[in-house]
Amino acid sequence: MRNAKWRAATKAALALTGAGALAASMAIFLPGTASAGTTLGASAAEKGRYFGTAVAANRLSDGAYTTILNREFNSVTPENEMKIDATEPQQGQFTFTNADRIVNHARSQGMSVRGHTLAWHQQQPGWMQNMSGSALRQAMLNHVTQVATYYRGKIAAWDVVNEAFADGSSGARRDSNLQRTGNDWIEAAFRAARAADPGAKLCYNDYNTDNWTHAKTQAVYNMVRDFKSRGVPIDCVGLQSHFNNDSPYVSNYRTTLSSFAALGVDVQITELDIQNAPANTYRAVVEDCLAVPRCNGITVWGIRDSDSWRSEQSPLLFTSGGAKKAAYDAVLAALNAGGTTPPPTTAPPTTPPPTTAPPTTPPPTTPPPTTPPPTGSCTATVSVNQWPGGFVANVRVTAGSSALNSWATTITLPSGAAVTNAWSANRSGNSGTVRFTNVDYNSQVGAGQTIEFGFQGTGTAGNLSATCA
Ligand code: 9MR
Repeated sequence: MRNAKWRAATKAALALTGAGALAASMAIFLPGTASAGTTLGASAAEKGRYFGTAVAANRLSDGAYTTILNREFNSVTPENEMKIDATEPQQGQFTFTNADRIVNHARSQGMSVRGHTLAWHQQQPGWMQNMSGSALRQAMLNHVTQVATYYRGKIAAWDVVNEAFADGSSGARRDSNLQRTGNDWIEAAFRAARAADPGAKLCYNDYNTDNWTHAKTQAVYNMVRDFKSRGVPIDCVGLQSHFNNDSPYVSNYRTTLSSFAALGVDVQITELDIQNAPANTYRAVVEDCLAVPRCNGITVWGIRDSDSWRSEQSPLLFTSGGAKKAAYDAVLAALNAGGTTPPPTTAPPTTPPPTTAPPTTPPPTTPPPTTPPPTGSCTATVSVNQWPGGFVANVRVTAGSSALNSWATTITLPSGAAVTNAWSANRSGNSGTVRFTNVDYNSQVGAGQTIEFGFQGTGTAGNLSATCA
């Protein structure tokens, strides 16, 4: 009785509040002892956590599916409906119909939503696959901004960037068209997401990052540590946790969870499934999460085995007929037994979108000494993609009748507008007159040839013009 009432109250609170308030509303109810939840969501909530599942829009008309969904889960992740190919099938034309079906269903049930995913090398629409360089960077940032803006206030956590690191022992970034726009593409995406939806937690999400000793895990850890040290707005790390015989659960998983958490980010298990669904392994995963205060939620990647992307491995908690498996009982028991370390009442993201550009790059009093003066004349044009509160600008610099060995342009922003990041150019200043100079790889511009760079900003840019200095 108490549980049912509590769950109703929590669901109502979830429906009414944003992501930041979600944790706070849960914290009021946190017991430090064993509990007796009868569903995954209610039991996890008693421990200050959520229990979610991936949802496919086309299954919402399946009554058996939605019965389990509504009964057991208090968080959902659209399995494919928020991916880039689904939301921006033609450049600049956004479709949210299927994603909205899931979001609306979740909201009507008081479930929170994980957004998946804003920037990824896979499931790019054809137009994006064919892009590169600053045009792709601009398109990616615009995509992040438009989608996160559309869903502002409705998403508890976004997988801003998905699967950007290479498999194997290199510890390197994965090669992709996005990576080739410059190593800063990930942080640029996070900044754009923060500006678009300051209330959503922003996660980096990846697979095979469960084993603490793996190079890929260490590489993601180092990136998150670097982001935290430089003030890049990141709030959480998603461990997909697709476990199978080739990539098994290992006992150092808890070390991985706690090590990421120690960096000052939440940790979320985002796509859990385990080959053949061994009850002991499912139990261990839940116990590991409950042992780490900042592991604040678990999502399984589908409801019934027949819903799984790996259905032949029967990796989920419900049979194809909708019956609870032994793994289900183990998960529920672990949720009810554990959780002596409830998560802290997580405040909303601590880094609000800058109203002015980040303070780390004050305008130098003199231009950077490293860039020699341009060797020939140039002209420059600016195109601006404006949305409420922010913009992306693309700048084309064209050499005159002589080739350039270097170039510089200045752009004067109206009052209230500020640059937050730039790509394919060095930048001096962030408001008023901002100066952009070549980077190494675009210093040489042949006579009559054009290079492009871009920048993102807050405020209203209006019509910008660029002057070659
Ligand atoms: O489960 C998703 C499946 O339906 C899609 O066909 C596939 C396409 O890439 O993506 C699956 O979900 C993936 C998720 O988006 C990212 N991590 C790996 C998941 C399983 O492939």
